[in-house]
Amino acid sequence: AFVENLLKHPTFLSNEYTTTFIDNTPDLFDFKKRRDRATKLLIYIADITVNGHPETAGRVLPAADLKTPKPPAATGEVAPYGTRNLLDEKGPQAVADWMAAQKQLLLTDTTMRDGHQSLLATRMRSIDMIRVAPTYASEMSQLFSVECWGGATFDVAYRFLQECPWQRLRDIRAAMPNVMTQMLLRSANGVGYTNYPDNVVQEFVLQAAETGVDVFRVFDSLNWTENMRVAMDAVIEANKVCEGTICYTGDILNAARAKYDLKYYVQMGKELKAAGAHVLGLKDMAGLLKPAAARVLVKALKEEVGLPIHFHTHDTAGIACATILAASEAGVDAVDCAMDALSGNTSQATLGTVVESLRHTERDTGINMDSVRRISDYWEQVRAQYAAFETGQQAPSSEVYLHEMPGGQFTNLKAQARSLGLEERWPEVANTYADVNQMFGDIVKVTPSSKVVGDMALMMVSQGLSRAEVEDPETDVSFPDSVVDMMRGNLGQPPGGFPSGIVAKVLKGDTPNMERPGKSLPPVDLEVERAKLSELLDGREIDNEDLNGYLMYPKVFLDYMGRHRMYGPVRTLPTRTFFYGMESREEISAEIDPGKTLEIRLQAVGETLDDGDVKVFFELNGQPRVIRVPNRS
Ligand code: BTN
Ligand code: 3PY
Ligand code: ZN
Repeated sequence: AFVENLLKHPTFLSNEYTTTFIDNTPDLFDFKKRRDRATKLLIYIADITVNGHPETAGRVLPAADLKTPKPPAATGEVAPYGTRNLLDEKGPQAVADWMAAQKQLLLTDTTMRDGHQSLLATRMRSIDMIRVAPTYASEMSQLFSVECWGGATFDVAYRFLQECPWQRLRDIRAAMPNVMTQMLLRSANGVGYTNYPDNVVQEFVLQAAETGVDVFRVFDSLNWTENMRVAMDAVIEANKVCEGTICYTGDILNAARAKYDLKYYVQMGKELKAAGAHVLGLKDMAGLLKPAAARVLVKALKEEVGLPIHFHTHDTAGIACATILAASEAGVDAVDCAMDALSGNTSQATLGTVVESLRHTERDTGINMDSVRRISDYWEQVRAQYAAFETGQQAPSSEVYLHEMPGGQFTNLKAQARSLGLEERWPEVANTYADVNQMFGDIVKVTPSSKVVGDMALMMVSQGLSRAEVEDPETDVSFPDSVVDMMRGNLGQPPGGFPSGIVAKVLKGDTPNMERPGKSLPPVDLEVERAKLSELLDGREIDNEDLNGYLMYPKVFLDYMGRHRMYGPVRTLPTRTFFYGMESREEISAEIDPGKTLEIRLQAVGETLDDGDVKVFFELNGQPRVIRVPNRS
């Protein structure tokens, strides 16, 4: 039992294991003892208070006098009729028809997904979203949708926030029953970084629909429609809104970038319509679409494809509002914005600004600005708690037209470059990223293909390799695994395929798979996996949410479960407590079940004892409790 406990121990699983770990970790010997959830939370708080949280170590601290954000009181009806009601009553085609018939510009609020993914490294916790969801239900019922799931949020929730992404979705759904929720789905890549077997993708979509996703924005990182069908069919089958999505790259007005011209996008739009999309998504993940081009593109897609169009862009270069207004004039049906406090720069356009810009025009959104301001004030308080994760971009950047990095990657890659000691050489990284794109045949760059280009660019800059050297058959190059994987065809094929020279060099003569990867990936036996997972978790019953989490991210999920067993429902702690622990004499509450709230007060932290432990003195619902944790700091 000892070895079994050791193998499953969260610290062991997360590779933080050191030789002193076993000595310092008496719970390895607790074969039977089951701690209650309150005790687990006290252990967590004590540990973070004494040792700090690994994720915020050495980072900027939030302001000392920061209070727990208070959501604005909802003023009107609890949940006026919204798009979710329409979807439930009449189905996805009725939603699409309604969308196309509207005069007003419809808005999606991305704050809970792309907003914090692009500005705060995806670190926003569920509690900060769930607490404001009732205000959305009451005051934002005119929204087309609230994007709150998918993309990078799925694995970050398990991996870094120690919380279950499914529960987040379920709780938001319950608190906001009238507005459609929206997720970003990477087609065959699910919410991961590589193609999964077809039935894993199908099961995932089914469960997401069941737990609470209404609109699925389905895209492929190489714009390969062929590789989107399995995911799209699953959405259609679940009777949810299928937003088949074009990823925009290049510049349709630039004759020198003819690969991605107007004809290309119209053709792809037609393919997505034929594949059954209810809505056509236009996803400008890097913010490259300029106002003049938006006018041309939206008009052509509207006329030649005939689906309602939902436009997504990023404000990286500072022009997203202008592009949205141009798209609006050309007849786009819905656009994505983020609430003011989490908008701008690598995030989406500013929601309040778009609302005000269209006021008293025929495309007036009908959204109440007082509500926008009050909700944005809340988000501003929320954002202040995540100072440790601010990426530090101070200004818009037209450099994006050179490298074409997606909003979520730009600041991320900068941080990666910094950690490799390449901060001063950023302009070189940006140029190399553009070179790699050309070397790979000018591809769409969006998760996961963008990560492959980024890996290659960082490798080249750190090793001082030029494009010519990489392409030279005489120069020996050791390619990153992600590059090898992509050249093997494991993410599918870009339009026209990858250039044969680079494929030959990367694969050293091996033949790539030119077919859809899912065609040759054997289906996963779900019940065998369920049994395996149950065994890994001491016979625990495995529901479909956990099974799907495990199938997407086996190791990340197991690590999460291990920590969950040790620390309990840490998702219920205030964000400041989760990342920084507590101050002496501070009091917090944590609602661990509906109506069951723990009142926790930290009395004092003792001196470190001879055995290296620290006693931490709490009051739990008025009763004194002492917790011992090892001082590892
Ligand atoms: C994570 O997701 O990696 C953080 C979860 C908590 C990790 C715990 S916090 C207390 C203890 N100290 C560490 O350094 N790791 C664990
Ligand atoms: C994601 O896939 O997470 C993205 O945001 C792509 O733009
Ligand atoms: Zn985006």
